[in-house]
Amino acid sequence: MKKEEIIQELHDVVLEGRLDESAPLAEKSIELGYDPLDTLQGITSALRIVGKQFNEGSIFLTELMYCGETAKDAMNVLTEEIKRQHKEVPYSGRVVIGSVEGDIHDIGKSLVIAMLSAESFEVFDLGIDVPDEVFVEKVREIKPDVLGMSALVTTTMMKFRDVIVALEEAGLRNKVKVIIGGALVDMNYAETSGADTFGSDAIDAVEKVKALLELG
Ligand code: B1M
Repeated sequence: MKKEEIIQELHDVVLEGRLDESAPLAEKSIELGYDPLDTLQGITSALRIVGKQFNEGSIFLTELMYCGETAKDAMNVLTEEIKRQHKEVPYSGRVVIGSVEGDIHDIGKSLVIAMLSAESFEVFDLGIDVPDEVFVEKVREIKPDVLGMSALVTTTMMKFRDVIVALEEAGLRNKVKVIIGGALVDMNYAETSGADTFGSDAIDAVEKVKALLELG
């Protein structure tokens, strides 16, 4: 299969939630030597449509979950390959990242982690639905250069501020840079939350983290 065909096929597989086909297709793209960052496009393009369909009410939660899981299966294969291709370079910095309490979206976060790893950051993924105190505990324990938080739902986005206040109360806020992100997050939201910056997508997230650490 040509690269374009695999990307299109992966797009269709995610869009239709064909769960058992996505990981093998991602593996095939790697066997054929295609850049995982290119193959990823098939997933993100499909999820944009899924989001629109869910928003319009033309698909419902079960389909949304199926598409999400289908995307994640392929995403896991591709992000492992991205990490494998870049692991020999010394670390550029240490990042702790998680989806805030109450939020279980992590496809975008996985992409951000993949891109940070690809740029040789040492990334500690705290997973989803992460309580405020766990973020604080891990900043104290791991001493990262950057703390990253992801939230995609209007209600959970309010948690960014809670975590930052908890960091201030623990005397840790000035020891770590904070970047936030999620489909509805912008610089204005970052400022009101007390974060240092935000990422509009995975590529932007890496650029912003490098800028925060003056890595050029
Ligand atoms: Co949900 N969901 N979802 N969902 N879901 C959204 C977010 C929604 C916008 C859909 C819609 O209505 N249009 C909507 C939120 C509306 C709102 O609050 N404004 C929504 C809803 C309502 C819900 C539920 C409440 C549905 C329900 O139960 N009634 C529920 C909530 C669950 C919870 O979190 N408590 C829910 C559940 C789910 C699933 C779990 C089924 C599934 C997620 C599967 C998974 O992640 N493992 C899911 C999905 C797939 C979506 C959509 C369709 C796609 C999200 C996605 O993965 N996009 C989404 C629609 C949409 O966003 N338009 C939707 C692809 C991904 C690559 O983009 O996540 O934006 P994104 O990440 C980008 C950037 O945001 C940025 O870079 C990423 C990569 O480019 N970024 C960062 C993200 N995090 C960052 C962190 C950074 C920097 C940049 O620094 C740390």
